[in-house]
Amino acid sequence: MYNLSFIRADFPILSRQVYGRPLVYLDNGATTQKPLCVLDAMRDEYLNVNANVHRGVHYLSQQATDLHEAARETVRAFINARSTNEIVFTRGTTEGINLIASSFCEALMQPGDEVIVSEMEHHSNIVPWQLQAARRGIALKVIPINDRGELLLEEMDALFTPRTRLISIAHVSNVLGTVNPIAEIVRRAHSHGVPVLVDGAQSAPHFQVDMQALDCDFFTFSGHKTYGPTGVGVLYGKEEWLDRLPPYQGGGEMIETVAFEKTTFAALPFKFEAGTPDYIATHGLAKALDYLTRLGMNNIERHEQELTNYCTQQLKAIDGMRLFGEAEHKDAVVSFLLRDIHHLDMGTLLDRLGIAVRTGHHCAQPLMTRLKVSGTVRASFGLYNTREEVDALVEGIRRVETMF
Ligand code: C6P
Repeated sequence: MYNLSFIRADFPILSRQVYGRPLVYLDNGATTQKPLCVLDAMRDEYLNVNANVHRGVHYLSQQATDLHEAARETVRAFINARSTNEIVFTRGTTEGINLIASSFCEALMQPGDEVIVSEMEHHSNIVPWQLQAARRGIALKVIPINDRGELLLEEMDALFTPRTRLISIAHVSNVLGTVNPIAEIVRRAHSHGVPVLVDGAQSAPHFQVDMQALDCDFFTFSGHKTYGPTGVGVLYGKEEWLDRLPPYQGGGEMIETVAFEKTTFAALPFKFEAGTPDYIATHGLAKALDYLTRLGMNNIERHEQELTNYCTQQLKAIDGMRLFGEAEHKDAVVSFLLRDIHHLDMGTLLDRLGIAVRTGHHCAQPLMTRLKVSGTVRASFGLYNTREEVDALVEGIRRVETMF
């Protein structure tokens, strides 16, 4: 049973006020709030266990290592990867993409080789490839979208050439909410012998992601958008691909032996984890994923889908409302503009009513160019949001409208 009042009690921040009004937190796409079980587990580890992992023979170090490696197993199970060797801890989605861009291009790409991305990507899935383009002379190709905010898969098919080496694509758009058909994209890419990297920043928090069902080659997401702490994220990679890639950074943890003449590297996944990992955060992340699993990802998905549909209906009833992203399969995000009210004005005035939304280009400027706007207002839902909060948003928008 999905009991919202019990759930909300796990997130004390939701009961606070801003400007003397109850907080309505609708900026979950940017980051999510943390349940008490995550905060308690991290505090408890600092209080009672804290020691560096993988290094000490002493009791605390072994206990901390056990918690850290247990977190890796929790992540593996959460995304249904085959092995913990396929789970690399990173700082977040951005670092996961940068890692692959750097290592994949270094090992497996030549000048003139191509990477395919899409028009709806976050800057984190554009700029790392552009850096590689400048350094190594690779080319970027872009899958266009239709006016509903859906990928044009036929156009994607036409982009494949013998030089295509990788597709790197968002699972869910952080602006449009479009859920891209990853399994189908993977099937088509694999038929050309091309692997697929999935940016799961906006999917892993919202519905079950299953690595074996998606069959993607790499997948990355952020802890802080998944009700876990900041500063930790996950990169999944199929073992056969990770094995072929060189380390991203050098340092402690990622080596087997070091001599001035030659250094050999540790086995997976440690080869990609140079330096002390944020082991308190990995423990916190595991607690967050356990929390999501207890609630049930299917229940979370159903709840957020209802909120998204309800919000969309309510917004459509407002005269002069323009919605961005009306894909058949969309999730947890509603982007809009009302008449000629600037997104920043709308966001600032909603904030004064206690309603937290995001405004601007959402780190997706090429998409803004495609939509011919400088930015939008975005409400993004989390597992704890309510219909009453959607009502508050709609009422807030109507109030803002009267001020113009
Ligand atoms: N989007 C948003 O408000 P990091 O910063 O590494 O945790 O996540 C980057 C990122 C990558 N891909 C997608 C699809 C994303 O949505 C994000 C983060 C936030 O939409 C902050 S810009």
